[in-house]
Amino acid sequence: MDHRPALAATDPELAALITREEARQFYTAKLIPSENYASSAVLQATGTVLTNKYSEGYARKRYYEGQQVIDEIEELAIARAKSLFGADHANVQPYSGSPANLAVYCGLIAKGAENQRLLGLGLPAGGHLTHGWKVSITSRFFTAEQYGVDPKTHLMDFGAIAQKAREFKPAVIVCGATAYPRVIEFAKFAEIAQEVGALLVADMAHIAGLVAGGAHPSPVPYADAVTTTTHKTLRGPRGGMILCRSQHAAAIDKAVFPGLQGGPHNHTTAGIAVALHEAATPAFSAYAHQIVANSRALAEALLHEGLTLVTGGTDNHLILFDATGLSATGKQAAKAMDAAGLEANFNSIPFDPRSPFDPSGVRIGTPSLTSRGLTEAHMAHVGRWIAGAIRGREEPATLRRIAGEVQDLMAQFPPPGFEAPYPPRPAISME
Ligand code: DSN
Repeated sequence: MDHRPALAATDPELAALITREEARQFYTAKLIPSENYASSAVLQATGTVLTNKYSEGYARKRYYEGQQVIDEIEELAIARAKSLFGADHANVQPYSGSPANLAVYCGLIAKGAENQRLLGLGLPAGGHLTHGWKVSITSRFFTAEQYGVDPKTHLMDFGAIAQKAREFKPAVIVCGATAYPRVIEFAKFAEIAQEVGALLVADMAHIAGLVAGGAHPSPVPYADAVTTTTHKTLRGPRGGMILCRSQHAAAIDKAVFPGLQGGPHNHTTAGIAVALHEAATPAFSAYAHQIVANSRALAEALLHEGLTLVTGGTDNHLILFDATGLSATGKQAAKAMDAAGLEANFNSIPFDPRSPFDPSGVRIGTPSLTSRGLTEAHMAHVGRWIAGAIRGREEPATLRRIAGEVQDLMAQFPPPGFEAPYPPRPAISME
């Protein structure tokens, strides 16, 4: 029987699509490092009547009536965020990470201020679009320049970053990354920001769960403002959050609402509150450390297969490898992996000679497999499958065999958010 009877009755076409996606998620190995599986508790909080309510403004200062319960939900989420990350102030209303970043820049850099300069990590070096990359609106609103990574080691070179900051004299320095496999040294960024008189923003979207669980240093003591999404390693619903020092709270709140957004998504706020509650447990801390242990084990397995890894390995949840070592482009490799039930994304590597639409690299990570309960021993299989799929990308039988083995393993480790009866195993097709 369908476990969403109302949806199945009202819109069987859409219900069937969701059922198919459930089976796909259940039986594939999700290696995209920015994805995860929200728990059943998070999903239940998110799929509620809270979606029906408008609540522009902030708790106790709203523009619509009927906020008796919504105020308490938002206050609970804020209190949990502050307590988990040790922050002075939290705003849980950003719709996601990109709006959170824009809101923070708008809050910290006053309209009409002489210095409108923003310095962030370049996209090809592992930064995010909203760190001032040329096609992002952040580079239209602000005068943006980018720092990179060392051409040889692909590590952040703090001498070069400091030099760039001295020359450019930004109002805001942004640190944080979407494809950097090493620890981000927030203290060093804070030193540079202090030296050049800039404010420091840390985008910890990728590593928020690691920070919550103590598996990566926290940016909160060092940054004027910290932004994050809530659905990556933090394992909440899709959303965003800003943490900041008290002196920036009013300006940043104003930039979120009424500056950039209207009514907050209250069902998401509730899901964030649940995720923060889950992330404050010893079990979550163990999870965060296991993500890193798995990532290191997977890196070892890939090195064993002869792959070249950006920076030679990993200290966090993700790995960036150069697929051209197996005579494939990043896109060919990611497509072969997908056909074999290994979900990843093609990605530029630093100083990539290839275009971003078909770059040299593939980005993978362990947050989702770790949520399913896989440990280091399983990573040896995953590494073999990845290399096998890329090498055998022209061989449908090889890809089919690996997809079957992936399904066998995934069937033994149901992800959070899935409850029995589990989806039936889908047929493996090689379209
Ligand atoms: N889309 C996210 C990622 O995959 O890293 C960044 O926002």
